[in-house]
Order: sequence, then structure tokens, then C-alpha cells
Amino acid sequence: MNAVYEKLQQCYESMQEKTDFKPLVAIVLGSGLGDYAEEIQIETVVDYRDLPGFPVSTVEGHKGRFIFGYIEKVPVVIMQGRVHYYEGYDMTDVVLPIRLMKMMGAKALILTNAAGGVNDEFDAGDFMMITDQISTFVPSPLIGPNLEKLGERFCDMTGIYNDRFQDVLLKAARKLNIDLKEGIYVQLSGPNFESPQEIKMCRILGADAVGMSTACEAVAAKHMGMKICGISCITNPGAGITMKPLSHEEVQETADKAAPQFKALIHAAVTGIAEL
Ligand code: R1P
Repeated sequence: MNAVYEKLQQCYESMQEKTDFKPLVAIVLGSGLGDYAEEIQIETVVDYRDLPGFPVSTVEGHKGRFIFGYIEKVPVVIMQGRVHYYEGYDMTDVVLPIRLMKMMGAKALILTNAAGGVNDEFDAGDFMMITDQISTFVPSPLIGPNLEKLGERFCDMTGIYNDRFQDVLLKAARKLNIDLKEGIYVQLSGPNFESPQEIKMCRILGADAVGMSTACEAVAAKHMGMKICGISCITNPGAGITMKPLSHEEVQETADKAAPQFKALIHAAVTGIAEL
């Protein structure tokens, strides 16, 4: 058996020994957004480190555990923290959690992140619905022998972010009086923040927000046929827009402040998606 698939299968079996919970919606919480997971009706919690071979989060603000439970009767699995490529993991490990959640039954995926604003009309604390992405600055998680059980070799990347899910988000935002921005997310490898010139480059490429996660996860999820939506919390204007130095503390603080609106938006997104 292929080593990547074998590891996935092992993690799946180990998870099955801990819980047979079947989530419908999977949610990944980005930097500083993790507290939301503790506010749902929790059924089971599984620490990443209790799954042999599973990649463990090393970044501040990423607790590193799965929370299984219900958001208004909708069965969900929440990743309270993710792993990033810059932490030194192989790309296939970075997306292993996404693949595992799909194997457990999740059909829909809500990806969230903290991101820098490339579009200079965005303010810190704004939310951006991801309409498309640029993932080519990091290796594709699909490199290597194709995992036929998961998806096809040459996977289509049109409509990564599902149209109907986007409608749900827009409708929810209107109802909640949230000025939801829309735009393109670009993933760079990190861990260094972008230089002012790199922010300019991202703008030339058509990006509106920049981060170090999410796009690779969306590629793996699309490969498996998951329906995806994505929300970036713009935690700071990108380098060079203001001359203020960037810091992970600021990223976490801004995400923290945006938490109440974020919570309401995710809540509405989950219930709206479940009704489709
Ligand atoms: C930088 O502050 C960190 O925040 C973002 C960046 O990708 C980077 O890891 O984290 P998430 O994308 O996990 O939200």
C-alpha cells in the first residue's frame, strides 16, 4: 500500500477506536479563531497527539485537537488548530487531517484563517469570503502517486469554493449585518511574513489576502470531492501598506476581537449549508 494512504488509514482506524461520530460539516479554525470550538455542544475531543503518526500543531493559537459535536443539531468536526507547511511537515501530512475528516463522513468543509490584507481597501478585523485561490507558491499536496481511492490524478480546480456555499455565506452576512468582503486568497510558504514587494506581487497576481495555510487544504479537499467554503479574517494590512512591522501577536489579537462576529457567521454558515 502507498505510504501516504497507509498512514491515513492508520489514523482513521485509531480515530475509530476513539469515536464513531459521523460529522456532516468539517471546520478548520485559523490562528486566533480557535476558541469558537469550545462553544458548541461538545460530544468528544480527540487530541492530535493521541493519533499515532498524526501531525501535531506547533504554532501559538493552534491547540491541536479535534472537537466533535453539534451546532444546532448539525454534526460537525472542528479542527481547533491546524498544521502548516512551514512547521516542517510534508505536504501530505499537512492535508492528512482534511482527508481524515472526509473519511469520517464530512461532505462539506469550512476553511478559516487569519490573513494579511493585500487589497488596500480591507481593514484589520474585516472578513473576506474566499472566491478563488492561488496555491502555486507551495507544493501541491497531490504530488506523488495518486491516491485513487481519494480522487483522480488530474483534478479539476474550477469552482473550488462552492457557489451555493458562497450564497449561504453572503445571505448569513447580510442577516448579521456583517460587511463580508470577497476576494482571492494566496498562500505563500511562510513562516516569515511577506515583504512589501511580495505584497505588491500578490496584488499584481490578483490576490486580496495572503496567508500560509488554507489553499493546500482546499486542493486536497477538492481532490476528494468535498464542497468547500473559506473565510479569511483580515488581521492586518499587508506589509508596506502601513509601515508597521507585522507580528503573530497582532494577528491573534485582531482575530480575538473579531471572534463574536466570526462565531455568528460560522454558526449561520453551518446551519445554512446543512439545509442545502
Ligand atoms: C501568522 O500569524 C500565522 O497566522 C496564519 C498564517 O497562515 C500563519 O500561520 O495562520 P492560519 O492560516 O492558520 O490562520
